Amino acid sequence: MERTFLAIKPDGVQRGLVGEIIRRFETKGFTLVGLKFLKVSKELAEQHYGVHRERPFFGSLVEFITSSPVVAMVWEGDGVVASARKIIGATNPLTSEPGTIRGDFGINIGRNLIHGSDAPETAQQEIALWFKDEELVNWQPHITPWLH
Ligand code: 3AN
Repeated sequence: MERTFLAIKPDGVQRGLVGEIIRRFETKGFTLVGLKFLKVSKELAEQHYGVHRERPFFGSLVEFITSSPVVAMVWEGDGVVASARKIIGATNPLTSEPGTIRGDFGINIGRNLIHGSDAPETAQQEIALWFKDEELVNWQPHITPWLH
């Protein structure tokens, strides 16, 4: 079963949007298999955003994600990587569609509330970076037969 890594960024936590954001993935029908609340270290932030190392905003990205706690999550379900990206919306909240998390709650590209893995391979790398195997729960909710 496909899994994705999602992180509610410091702005999402500070604005009290944790419940609202989690609700959207829960009610869609995906399954939560990992969840933790943490202050991100500089080392973890630099590894997570490694692909952006050469971008001009790399420093501010690392500074921002380490500035205040985040909610790190792993969600499971058919097609969850691409579907979560749709639920999240485009990178720039000013152009993301209403109905998406960024479209409904964001106005600034540097404060776009949530991270979601961009492909199944990236998801596997990010899950391994953020979670130990024993922190992930293998389970199936009883509602599954009513969803499929
Ligand atoms: P996404 O989070 O939609 O996958 P990426 O992977 O292109 O977007 O960028 C990673 C993060 O870097 C974004 N979530 C955003 O916070 C930040 N970012 C991207 N582009 C810019 C930019 N032009 N200026 C400032 N921050 C940016």
